[in-house]
Amino acid sequence: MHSGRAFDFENYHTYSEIEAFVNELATTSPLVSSSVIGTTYEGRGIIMATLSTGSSATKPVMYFECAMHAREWVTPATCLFMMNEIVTKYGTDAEITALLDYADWLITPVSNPDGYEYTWTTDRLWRKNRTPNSGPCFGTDPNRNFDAGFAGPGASDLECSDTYHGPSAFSSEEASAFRDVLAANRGRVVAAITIHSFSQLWMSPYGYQNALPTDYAEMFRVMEISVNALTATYGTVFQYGNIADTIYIASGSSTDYAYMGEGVVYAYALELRDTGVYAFELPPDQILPTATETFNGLKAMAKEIAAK
Ligand code: ING
Ligand code: ZN
Repeated sequence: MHSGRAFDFENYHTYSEIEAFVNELATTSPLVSSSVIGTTYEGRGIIMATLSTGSSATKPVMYFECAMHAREWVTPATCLFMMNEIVTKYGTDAEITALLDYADWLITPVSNPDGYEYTWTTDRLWRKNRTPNSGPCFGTDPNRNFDAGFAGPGASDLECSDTYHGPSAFSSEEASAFRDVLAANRGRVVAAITIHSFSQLWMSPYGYQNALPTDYAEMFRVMEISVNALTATYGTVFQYGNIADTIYIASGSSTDYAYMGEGVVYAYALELRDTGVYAFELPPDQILPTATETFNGLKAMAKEIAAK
C-alpha cells in the first residue's frame, strides 16, 4: 500500500498547493482519482478527490466538501487531512479499511477556489465567490444559492451583502458543481457533509425554516453519536441540532438541498473550531487537532450509516 506523502498540516496552503497535493495523491495512490467538477468565474477548476477501492459502481457514496466560504481556512485543511488519513491507513487501520470498503468517499477540499485565492492575495476575511454583480460589489454566497427555499429568510437580496443569494438558484458554479456531484451519483449518495467554520456545531436540516424534517429523529441520533466521538478526542464541545434553531435561519443552503432535492438523510453542516477567540483565523497549530477530532466524528457517523 502506498505510504502517502508527508503533507504539511502545520501550515495553511494556497489553492495551487492544494491542487498539487490532490493530484499527487491521485498519481501515487491507486485508491485516489482526481476530477474537476466545475470551472469557476475566474477559470479555476474545482478539484474533487474520489477515494475508492474501485470494486463497484454501485457502492454507497459519501460526499464531503470544504471551503464553500473562502475565509474558513481550517476546513480545506480538514478535508485534505481526511484524504491523507484514508490513503495512508487503508489496509492497516481496521476502521478506515472498513469505511472505504463500505463506501466511496468523494472529497472536495475547496468548493470556492476564487474566493479562497482572494483571501490569500487581497482580503483574508472574504466569504463569497468572486462573480461580478450589476453594481460595484462582487460575489454570491454559494451557500445561499441552492434551490432549497431559494431567496427566502436568512439570505440577502443585496449584492453587497455577505449572504447575497445571487440572481437565480444555481447561478454560481460552486453551488451547481455540488448539485451535479449529487445528481451524477443519484441513488448512491448516503451522506452529504458541508464543512464550515467557526462555532463548533454539528447541524442537520432545515436551515430555511424552524419546522423539523420528518427524518429528524434519525438525523439527530447519528448527530449525537458523531459529536460524542468528536468530543471524546480532545474534549472539544459541539452543540448540535437543526440549522435554524442551532445557528440561524438560512435559506438556499447545500445541506437543505441535499435533503430536499436529493433525499439524502445524512445531510449535515459542520462548523469547526473555535467559538470566536481566533474565529476564521485559527492558528495553524490547531489544524491537526481540529482535523483529527472532526475526522473521528465523521468516522463514527460513517460507521452508523454503514450499520443501517
Ligand atoms: N455558517 C453557515 C452559513 O452559511 C449554515 C451556517 C450552514 C447555514 C448550513 C445554512 C446551512 O452561514 C458559516 N459560518 O458560513
Ligand atoms: Zn461558512
